[in-house]
Amino acid sequence: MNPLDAKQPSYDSVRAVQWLDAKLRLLDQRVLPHTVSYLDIDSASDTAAAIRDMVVRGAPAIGITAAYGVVLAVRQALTHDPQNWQTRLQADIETLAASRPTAVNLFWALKHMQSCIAQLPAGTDPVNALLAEAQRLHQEDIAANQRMGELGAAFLQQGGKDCALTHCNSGALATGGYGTGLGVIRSAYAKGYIRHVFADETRPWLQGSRLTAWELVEEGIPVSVICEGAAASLMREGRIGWVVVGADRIAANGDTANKVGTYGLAIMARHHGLRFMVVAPTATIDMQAADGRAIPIEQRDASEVLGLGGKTIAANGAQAWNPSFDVTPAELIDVIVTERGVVEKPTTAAMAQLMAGQ
Ligand code: RUB
Repeated sequence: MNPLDAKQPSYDSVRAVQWLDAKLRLLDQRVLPHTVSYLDIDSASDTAAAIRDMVVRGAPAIGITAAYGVVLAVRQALTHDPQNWQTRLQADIETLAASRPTAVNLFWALKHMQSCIAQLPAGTDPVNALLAEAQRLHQEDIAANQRMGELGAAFLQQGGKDCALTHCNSGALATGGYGTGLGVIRSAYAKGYIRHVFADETRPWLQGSRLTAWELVEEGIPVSVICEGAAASLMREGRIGWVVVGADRIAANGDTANKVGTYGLAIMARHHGLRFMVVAPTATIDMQAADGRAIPIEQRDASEVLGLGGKTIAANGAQAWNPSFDVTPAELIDVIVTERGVVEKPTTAAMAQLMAGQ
């Protein structure tokens, strides 16, 4: 893959999750952008720790990582107890499920892999069969992102403005590759519909300034990082047509949990007459959650807010409130883009119709 091929730029050079030499290889997102290093993982417990500690993050990437984690768990269980491997496996699946609570893709992937295990034909090598399934999910995610890129870019073409604003990182780093929200931005840039991207820096983890900006610079797509506090003024300048974000879980009525700060952007976008797009594969839609109130919101350690880069910044003795996500009500969302199609002005009925169509 040569992303910077002068004749045909693919804008698609980044892969955060790989299966290499019978191990799971993760690009360590805690130290990007100034250090590019990889972790090789060969156990389910180390996979769960990598998700919990944000070596890998972003809803679809967490799901794909968990699917590979199940492959590692099966291999370990077969080595230690070939007769009762399925019983031993259960504990590892529970450890993976406990790694992070909000992104539903994690639970979707674990359920999917468990149902594959239940249906393994007699005489099949479980490790090979499950690895093939994890790799299929991974490839399907990339294909879904490319499809969403096409569908979403068409809306940006109609936006009439040549800049878009995004929050957090919904790019190749957050997915199997290409990205959800950032996939739409990649696609729109490749087609000439936008010329510039603004990225919220995204406190406290700085996914915007560290990860989104890194991905876009890698691809040669012009990006300006803004403090979240500058977003309203930027909108008032009139250069932005669309706010484009990913999602960690979408409820049955279209309410969307995404990185904390997304809700505020949606309110500001509505106030300034901009449009607001959520881009996510159907694996991110949780039809069991009737609305956003049913989505569990991860609370992370206060130290993430009180410090930066391992150094305390806030006054000693201050406390912090650190919800990692917030819920944007469906009525503030203009369009949800999925690999199965788009839902404009999402409602429970429209979401059900999308999910019923195959
Ligand atoms: C990730 C985050 C991303 C979403 C949506 O949070 O909120 O914006 O995952 O993007 P974290 P995508 O960094 O805490 O995991 O749909 O591509 O995951």
